[in-house]
Amino acid sequence: MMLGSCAQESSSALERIREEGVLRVVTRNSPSTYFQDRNGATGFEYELAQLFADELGVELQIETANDIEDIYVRLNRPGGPALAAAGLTLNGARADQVRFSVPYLESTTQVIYHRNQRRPTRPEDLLDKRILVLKGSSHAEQLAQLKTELPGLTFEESSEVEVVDLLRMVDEGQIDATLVESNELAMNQFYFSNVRAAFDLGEQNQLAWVLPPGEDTSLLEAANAFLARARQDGTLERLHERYYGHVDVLGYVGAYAFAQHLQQRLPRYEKVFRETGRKHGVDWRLLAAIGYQESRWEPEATSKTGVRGLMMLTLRTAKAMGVNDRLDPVQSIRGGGKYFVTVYESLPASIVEPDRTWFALAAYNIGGGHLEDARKLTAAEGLDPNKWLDVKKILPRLSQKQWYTKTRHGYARGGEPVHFVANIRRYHDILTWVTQPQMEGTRLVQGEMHSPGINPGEQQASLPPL
Ligand code: BLG
Repeated sequence: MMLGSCAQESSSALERIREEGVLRVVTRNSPSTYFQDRNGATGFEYELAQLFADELGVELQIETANDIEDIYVRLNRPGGPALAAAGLTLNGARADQVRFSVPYLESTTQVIYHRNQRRPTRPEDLLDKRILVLKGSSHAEQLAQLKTELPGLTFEESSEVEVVDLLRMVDEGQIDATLVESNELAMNQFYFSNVRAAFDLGEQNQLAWVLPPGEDTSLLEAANAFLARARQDGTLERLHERYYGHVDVLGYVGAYAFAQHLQQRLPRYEKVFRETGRKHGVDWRLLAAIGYQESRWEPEATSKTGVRGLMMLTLRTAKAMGVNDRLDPVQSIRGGGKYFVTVYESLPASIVEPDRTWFALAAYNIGGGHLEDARKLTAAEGLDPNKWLDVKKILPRLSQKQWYTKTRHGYARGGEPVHFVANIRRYHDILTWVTQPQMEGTRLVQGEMHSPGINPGEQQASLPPL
């Protein structure tokens, strides 16, 4: 039976989405929301929206707005997107224009300044500062509100910039201060080493999806139910861990050192990392990240336990990998790469990507036997032994007598692989970002670092690119 136009009009927003088979979502193009990496579209907001579309059984269609104001304009336009998933904060001032879902992430607004300037500690310290924020953002509203109490406060809004631009402008001294959300700062801190958080402005914020105004609650209810379930079944926690779980591990000092070593040391070994990665079908940047974690890319490094070389091979591992001089960086990188692939392939098939890579890194550091012990303890606890998020909670027990005496392989420094994996993920993310073609011209990127990453055609099937 053909549906007449009357039937069309009386159907709910949710029914129409299902009939059309498309969920249209508007977002922002930024590292904390939606962007393209070597494997295609990615980002916290993108993935969450994709899961919702999957649940509805429809295709996700993403559109990007020019600025935040533009998101609200699009939502209010007839025939506009069904919702906005754009890292927007629940905002009373907009409540008459749009509807908000239940929140899915908490953040705080942070005032950002240049580390060579005197640190502002309260709103009064922002008088006489050049302040720029995103046009139409909750930050612009917060400042407008502040201005009613501090009439001398001045600030500008721009629709020509994104959060990364604001941070860069503070970093380069073009502006004195800006406001960004804590999750966005955490994600971008590394790239802007002069940038610091001065103080938190206001209470905690809640990020929510935004729907057009109207009486029809069908989509809002479906979205709220989806988000509530995502919170309950660990989906939100997993996404959070994936995108934000390893962003703070470097700290200011570590970030500065890494930026230096990226320029001064990595170029000496990049070629061998690339060759080794290609040979085994592993992203060379992951091998380089292991090397940095192990030795800061210093071929003569020695750990307290006597493990040596750029990739920190034990004597036993070196022997097994055919390495006769652990201090030779070329041999060390080749041996380390081969060992990583060996442990990766020996993991049980029940561990799938992306967790499989994190487990392989943990096994590289603590050994497959101890990792297996930790997985058994994890299962005994009613947690999932195939999820890194669960196993990393349990690993530190391997150094507590009440637990390790119950395991097959006994005592191990269980906390070490947890830091090991978190650090490597962070180094890998940064390496991925700085070796993107679009980073050309950025002062972090020099010489060989300009070249794009591994060509997907060079990857083998066994190890998916990260
Ligand atoms: C790893 C070995 C594993 C071995 C484990 O130790 O070394 N990995 C490599 O050689 C690449 O093969 O597993 S086992 O063969 O199943 O026993 C466990 O013995 C190396 C680790 C040890 C660690 N670094 C690579 O991650 C290390 O040196 N830790 C000491 C740190 S500190 O100096 O005390 O702070």
